[in-house]
Order: sequence, then C-alpha cells, then structure tokens
Amino acid sequence: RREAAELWTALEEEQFELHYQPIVDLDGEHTVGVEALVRWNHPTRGLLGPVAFLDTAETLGMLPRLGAWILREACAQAVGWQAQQPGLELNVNLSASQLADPHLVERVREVLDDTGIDPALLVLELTETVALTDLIGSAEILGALKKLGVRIALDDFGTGYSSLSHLGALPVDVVKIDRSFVQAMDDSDGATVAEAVLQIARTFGLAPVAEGVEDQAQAARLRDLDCAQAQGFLFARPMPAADLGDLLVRQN
Ligand code: G
Ligand code: G
Ligand code: MN
Ligand code: NA
Repeated sequence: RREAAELWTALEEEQFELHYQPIVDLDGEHTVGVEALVRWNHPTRGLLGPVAFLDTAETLGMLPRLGAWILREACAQAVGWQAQQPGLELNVNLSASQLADPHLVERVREVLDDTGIDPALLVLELTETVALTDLIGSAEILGALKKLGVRIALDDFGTGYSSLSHLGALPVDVVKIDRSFVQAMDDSDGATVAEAVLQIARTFGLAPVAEGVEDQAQAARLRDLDCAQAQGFLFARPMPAADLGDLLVRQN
C-alpha cells in the first residue's frame, strides 16, 4: 500500500525518466532507432528498472496515464534527435491496459499532433501475449493505430503461443525476436530454431529485429541469416537521453 502511494506521487512529481537503447543495422552497426525504456528515479532507493514497479503500476491502473507520459516524453525527445539524424526511429512499449484503453488511439493522435513527430518514425511495441489475448479487438485497435501512420512491432516474438494463423490476422510490421532465441543460437539446434523464427517473420512480410545480442558470434550468425537489425549489450546498453544524444553526435 505504501508503494501504491509512492507510485502515484511519482507520477504527480514526474519521478519517472526514460532511458534509450540503440537499435542498430547489423551491417554497419549504426544506430537506426532507439527503444524507450522507463525508469523510476525513486527518492531513496535510487534508479529502479521496470521489473521493480511496472506490474504494480499496471495493477493500480496507472498505465494508461503513465504510458501516455512515456509516449509524449519519448516523442518529444526523438523529434530533437531526428533534427540531427533524419529517419531515426523511435520504439515505445505499450502495456496490456493501454491496449485495453478505449481512448488509446485518441491519446496517440494527440501526442503525434502535439509533438509533431513523423508517425512513420514511431514504432509501437506490444508483446505477442498481449496482442493475442483478444485477437479481434487487437486487430481492430492496431488497424486504427496504423491509420495514424505509425508502425506496430510484436515484442518478445516467439515466446507466446503465436500460432501462424493468429499472426496473419494482426496488422503488424516488425517482430522483435526474443533474446532467448538469440542466446540459444550458440548451439546448432538453437541456431536452427532461430533460423525458423526468422523464416516465419519473412513469410509474413515482417521486418525482424533481433533482441539481446551480447557477442560478436551471435551478431555474425544473425548477419548470415539476413537479419537486418539488432539490439543488445554488444552494441549498447539502455542509457540516459543525454548519453544517447552524445552517441548520435559521434556517429553523425
Ligand atoms: O531494461 P528493461 O529492464 O528496461 O525492461 C524490462 C521490461 O520492461 C521489458 O520487457 C520492457 O518491455 C518493459 N518496459 C520497459 N519500459 C517500458 C515502458 O515504457 N512501457 C511498458 N509497457 N513496458 C516497458
Ligand atoms: O521490451 P523488452 O522486453 O524487449 O525490453 C528490453 C529489455 O531487454 C530491457 O530490460 C533491456 O535492458 C534488456 N536487454 C537489452 N539488451 C540486452 C542484452 O543484450 N542482454 C540481456 N540479457 N538483456 C538485454
Ligand atoms: Mn520492447
Ligand atoms: Na522484448
């Protein structure tokens, strides 16, 4: 109960902040996009990751509001970076309750209008378990979001029960290949599974982004499998906005 009160205060007093993790093209290892990842700058416990508070916030009904703040903050930040690096993409995670929020499309439209971000450069990430819980409802909402010009990514791809028929029913553009597949690539059975997951993505015309790439061997295998984009500690960890800004200046 104390944490509940603290979380509401955190929202009022804007104790949340966003870190950003680069998404790179595997050819040149250039940053082509960033994923916004929320942190709680707790007054006494320091900087907390989403695992420490996001489920509680969701249960308390704080997302959609927190989610709307995250989207607005990330878009405003990205517009600045895009002035330096045109075409830089921004990925923002959506939670289950945001997808269930009847005002979601309106909220996203407002943020697009207010920040002036090019919708084509915004990618909204949904975990496949969330997207597939209510397939018909999801397809409708994702369709409405896509009419705004944004793109949709299925996060943690391959870990849910994404039967192929379900995948075909959702208007999705990108799949984030779950890091469990990337890390399993170290042995030959795992590599075969990763290849199959990438093949499924291609069959549906979806652009794959490999997650959790931690070493050069994994990156090399992904290049061999024609995976164009990746994210992971090998390239960069999630970092504060100022550091990401420095990284972009160095690379441009
Ligand atoms: O680095 P990391 O610990 O930031 O993220 C852990 C998990 O929290 C990931 O599964 C990620 O998708 C989720 N997450 C991080 N930031 C956000 C956010 O802004 N909104 C939602 N809904 N989930 C997030
Ligand atoms: O939204 P999602 O579940 O994909 O969030 C990304 C999460 O993965 C964040 O918690 C981020 O810190 C974490 N992450 C990013 N790169 C790596 C990596 O190379 N290895 C591991 N173990 N985790 C990573
Ligand atoms: Mn994600
Ligand atoms: Na993920």
